[in-house]
Order: sequence, then C-alpha cells, then structure tokens
Amino acid sequence: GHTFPHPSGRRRWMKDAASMDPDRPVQYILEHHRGLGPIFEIVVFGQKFVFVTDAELAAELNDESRFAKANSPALDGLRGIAGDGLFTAYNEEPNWQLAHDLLVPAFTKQAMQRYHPVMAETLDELFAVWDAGDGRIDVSSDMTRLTLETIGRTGFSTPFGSFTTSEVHPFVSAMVTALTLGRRKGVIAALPAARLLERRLDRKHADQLDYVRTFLDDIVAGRRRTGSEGSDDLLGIMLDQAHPETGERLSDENIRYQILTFLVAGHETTSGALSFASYYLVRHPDVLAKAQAETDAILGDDPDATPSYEQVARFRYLRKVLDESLRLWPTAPGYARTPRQTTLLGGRWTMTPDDWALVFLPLVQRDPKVWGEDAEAFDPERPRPRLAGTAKPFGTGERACIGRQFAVHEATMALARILHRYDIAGDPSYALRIDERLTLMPEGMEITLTRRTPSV
Ligand code: MNH
Repeated sequence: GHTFPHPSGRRRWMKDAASMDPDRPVQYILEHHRGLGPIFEIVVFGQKFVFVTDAELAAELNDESRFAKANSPALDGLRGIAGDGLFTAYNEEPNWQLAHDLLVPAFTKQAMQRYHPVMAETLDELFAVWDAGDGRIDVSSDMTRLTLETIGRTGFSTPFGSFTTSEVHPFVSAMVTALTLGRRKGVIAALPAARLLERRLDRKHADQLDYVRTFLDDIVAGRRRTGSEGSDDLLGIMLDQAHPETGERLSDENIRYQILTFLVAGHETTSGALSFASYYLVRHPDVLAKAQAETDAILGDDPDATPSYEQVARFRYLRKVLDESLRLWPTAPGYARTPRQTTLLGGRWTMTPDDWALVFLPLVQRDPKVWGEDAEAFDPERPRPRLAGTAKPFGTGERACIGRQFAVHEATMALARILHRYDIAGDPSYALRIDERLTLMPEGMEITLTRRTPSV
C-alpha cells in the first residue's frame, strides 16, 4: 500500500490513537480536518485510515470503471455478526450477487406500492401515541420507533411493538451493542493482543450476542411455521425463492445475516435523516412555512388526510429539505473505495488495489469549491453543483443503497404527514448534539407538537 499525507507530516500513530475520540470519530475529523489536505491518513492502533474530503477526488473515486467498494476495517469488524450479508459482503463473494438479484424485486415500484399502506398505518399508530401524550417528544427516539416498526412490518411481517412501550425494543439495544462491539473489533484487529481483547469483549457481551442470535432464529422459525403468509416480503423472498437463472437459494446462515442487515440498515439511517430534517425545519421558520404550505396544497384541509402512493412523489420541496439535511448530515457518513488496478488519484496519489480511501461525506458534501462559500448553510433551494456525483448520501455504483427509494418514500411521507397534522416548534436553546453509533443521530432533541385544526 501507499502512504498518504499524514496530519503530523510523519507517522505519529500513538498520538492519533490517543487523540481520536472513539465515541465520536466523525465529529473528531470534522473538528480537526482543517489544513490536513484533500486526502490524508490517520493510523489508529496500527491500522491506516485514509480520508478523502475533497469533492473532486470523491467524484473520481465514484467512477465505477476505476474503483469499487472496499470494506473498511470498521465494516469488516461487523462480519462477525453480519457475515456475507449484502452490506458487509465482499464484491466477489457469490452470496452478494445472489442476494442482490433475489432482493432487487423487493425494492421495485410495485413492491413500494405494497409497502405504502403498511407505512401509512404505522405512521398513524405513532400519531395516536403522540395525541395521547403532552405534545413534547424526543425526536430521535420516536423516529427510531417509527422506522424500526416500518422495516419490521414491511420486510418481515414482524411488528416490534414499538408504540406500546416507551423503552426501545431489547433487540435494538442488543443489536447496537453487538454492532458497536464489531466496529471496535475491526479497529483494533491489527493489535498484537487483538484476539485476547476480542475474546474479552465477546465474553462481556455474551448475553446480548445470544439474544440477537435467538431473535433472528425465531423470526425464521416463525415464518417457516406459518408458511406463506407475507410471502412477497423480504423474508418470504429469501426463504421461498430461487435465483431465476441459476436456481440457487440463500442458505439459512446467510438469511440470518440478511435479516440483521436489513433490520439495522433499514431503520437507523432513515431515523437519523428524519431527525436532522426535523432539526433544520424548526430552526428555519421560512423553510418550515413553505414545507407546510406544500403539504396543505397537496393534502388539502383535512389534517388526517393520508397521501396516496403517487402523491408522495409530489412533495418536491420536502424532498429538497430531506436532501439538504442528508447533504449536511449524511447519516451514513462515508463509504470506502478501492482501485481496480493501480492508478493515480487526482493525477498525484498512487493507489494500489491494496489501498482504500473513505469518501468522508460530511466534508465532501460541504466542499466550498463545488458548493460555494455558504456550503455550511442549510438551504434546500441551493443550486445543485455542476460537478456530478458530489452528494452521495446513499453511496455509489452497484454497491449503492438498495433501500434508497424505500427510505425516501418513508421519510417524505412521514415529514409530510407530520407537518400537515401538527405545528412543530423546537427548543431555541437546544444546541445540536450528535450521537455516533453506526450512524449519526441527533441526541436529546425535543420538539413540541400542536394539533392543527381544519382551516374551513
Ligand atoms: Mn442503505 C448500502 C446509506 C436506508 C439497506 N446505504 C448503503 C450505503 C450507504 C447507505 C451510504 C453504501 C455503503 C457502502 O458503500 O459501503 N441507507 C443509507 C441512508 C439511508 C439508507 C443514508 C436512509 C436515509 N438502506 C436504507 C434502507 C435499507 C437500506 C431503508 C433497507 C430497507 N443500504 C441497505 C443495504 C445496503 C445499503 C442492504 C448494502 C447494499 C449492497 O452492498 O448491495
């Protein structure tokens, strides 16, 4: 592999490891990147992490003819529990193509039309909880309840009971523990004592890991018992369908990896996106007013009106609010790329197939060279830059997010219905705090909801 410019000018890995805040690595880079250059490396526990912060270099890395997805050490750390599931699979692993081909039909327009009423119903249940409360909500935790419930019901016909308790579902906390553990393991993998540390971590969290395993087994066993009910959801497709050309099927082990992958990937990022969008809406009264006017124009006077599948695509302004929120706070903050053959990045940096670089989205998507000097400002109507491929919150190429339309449909409908049904207000003294688990999520943010009445 190649050595990239290092912040200190030489390789001071002890210092990097010591100063890098393991609980908030993304914010650490955001706060300390200035002067580090368009591409730089940091060595943590003997492993090199290469960051690209420049939009032009990122656009180059997105070129599928020269680069492909790489598994960063943090992603590889998740292989212990997500195996060769879609997210963590290596490009050349046969189960990636097999699962991809089988599951693409679960994200077509026809499939989305089937999920639409389930998404709408789930949202109604959240509103019922809100209406019974005092109008103050913790945004991130309620958005998480909504998105977990939505992926559970649409993908697996498995309700999580998220609206009947105020606790997060035990599966979620167990999964978060398991995943955080995995990421840590990935990062320490090069240490001489890594195996010892890993075993100690596994022992410490054995109960949680067992719980996750049992929970996944139960979902599969439950469906096998009840048979074909919900047979065209994700679970049904995985259990019942063979590849149209090769006749191959997913193994039981791989199905468990996919369930975990979809339950995690299918809710945290969308919940974060909804929460950041809510944050910006309450901070920008002009934007909020415009978005609310759009919901009135499309949905009319009845605050309980539910959009049809087709109507969701008409919320153009809200869609821009969502895109702009994901530009500033991409909830999956990066993706790694590796060259297919030795190549020069930016005409200057040699990259071999052993190298990889992280497209660090929070900075790439705020690069003033393409976004202008006001790149840090929230403006849903800002012109899109001329250079293509500089805003990629859903990743790029054939390994890009398979759930993009699902997430956008779910989030747009949720925001539309919330703004149509409620007036929302934030706490002006709230300063944005961001929790970094696998994804980025605002923390401790409350908003107040007031029911709107029909404006007859
Ligand atoms: Mn999603 C891949 C972001 C919602 C399921 N997702 C990716 C990648 C990004 C991403 C970035 C590429 C990672 C990489 O290159 O290493 N995803 C998001 C964001 C949202 C999101 C920002 C919401 C907002 N994702 C969803 C939803 C689902 C989902 C919803 C499922 C219902 N995502 C996936 C899967 C992959 C993925 C599965 C892996 C796809 C593959 O490699 O084949």
